[in-house]
Amino acid sequence: MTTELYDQAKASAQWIQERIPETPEIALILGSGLGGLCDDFDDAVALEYSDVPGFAESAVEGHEGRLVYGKLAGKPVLAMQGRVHYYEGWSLTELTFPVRVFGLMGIDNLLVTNSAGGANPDYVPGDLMVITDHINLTGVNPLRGANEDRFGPRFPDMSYAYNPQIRETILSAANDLGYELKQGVYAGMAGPSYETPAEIRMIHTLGGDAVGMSTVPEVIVANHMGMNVGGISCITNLAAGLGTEKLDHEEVKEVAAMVREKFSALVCKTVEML
Ligand code: 6GU
Repeated sequence: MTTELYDQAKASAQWIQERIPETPEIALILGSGLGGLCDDFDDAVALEYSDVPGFAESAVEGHEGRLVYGKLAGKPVLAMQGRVHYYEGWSLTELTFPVRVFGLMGIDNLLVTNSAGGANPDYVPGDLMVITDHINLTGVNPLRGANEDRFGPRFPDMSYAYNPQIRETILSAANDLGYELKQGVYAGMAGPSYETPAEIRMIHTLGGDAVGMSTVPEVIVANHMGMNVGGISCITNLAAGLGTEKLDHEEVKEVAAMVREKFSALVCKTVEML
């Protein structure tokens, strides 16, 4: 079973490598409404998830599904324009498969992005937050089951799940651009219902600043493979109980579209400085 996964990831990595001119230095996972960054790529090669061996395809509206290679700030990068989510019913093995592939391609750096709700009362919609750490509140772990030693150890260290140097680079990039960045902890939920006000109070009490339904499984798998991870959350809304409005996915998409320029500039500058 795990041998099979390894072979499948290897085959997928080879399939991608045959279609792009060089090994990317950085893999990017672009969350809901944040995929527009790929418009800035030079020498772009787009691969539909439906064509890439082993890649799952999202059915959620507003989530794109392409792997885009290109040069960003002169550096070769490989971006996931859209990702699939646990709440869609995918297994964590399916969901994290692309990260396995990136690791086997020899990509050492992974920059993950997402849209998230603000659980910290100081946050406002449109804020960008560099992820300092996460809390896995999904109740599941992608590494459950027999360990494949060729991917990584049985009990991977998570002390530096979000690489401190990459975090510093993101902060420097923001500083160069004159952006203020929040720094905080991402609480990962299984979804798809948003949290109740009581759950948001719990999350903030536990140390969570932003809350979302992605990222945690991918980051665990990337750490398993020894990759360096950086993370940026786009705060699209206040979480339940912190504002007066009801939460809806349209609002999340709208705010993500609004901060798109700022977000794109930050990711581009970060890639340049990495
Ligand atoms: Cl408030 N919660 C979760 N789980 N995900 C979100 C969100 C909230 N806002 C955007 N994404």
